[in-house]
Amino acid sequence: MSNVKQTLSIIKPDAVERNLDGQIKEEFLNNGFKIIQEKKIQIEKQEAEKFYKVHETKPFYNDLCSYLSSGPIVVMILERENAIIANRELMGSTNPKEAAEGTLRKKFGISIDKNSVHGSDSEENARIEIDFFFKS
Ligand code: IDP
Ligand code: MG
Repeated sequence: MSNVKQTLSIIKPDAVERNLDGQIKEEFLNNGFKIIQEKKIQIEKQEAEKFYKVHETKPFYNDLCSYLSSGPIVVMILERENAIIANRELMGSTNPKEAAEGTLRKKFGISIDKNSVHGSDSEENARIEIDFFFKS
């Protein structure tokens, strides 16, 4: 039975700044994802605060929101069989130093905050995050 799903991916400012967005999109395509929609935008800090609201109480929340709004990002709707899990696997661990060989964060990430990509962590959050960026 088909289990095709959609997930939200963000190429974060550190990767866009280093012109890695083309290469990262290639990685998604090579791993069976379709890019259904994409846009390059820069968001306000207030929008980043809304997007990362689940992390509101974390000590890194303020820096995280400043960072996501610090430069252009590429947001994408990715579609694939088991898209949410498949994207989390392709991204690798949050901390690039702990990420497995071959993962995007291992290849491109600089540090735990500048880890190049975001991916939704559940079906429910994928829907919420897709709507956040793409619902007109
Ligand atoms: P995830 O991006 O792998 O889902 P989350 O725990 O949801 O990781 O954290 C969201 C983002 O917050 C991470 O991608 C990373 O950029 C940042 N972050 C997470 N933990 C830390 C930390 O301990 N210090 C600084 N930044 C962090
Ligand atoms: Mg997360």
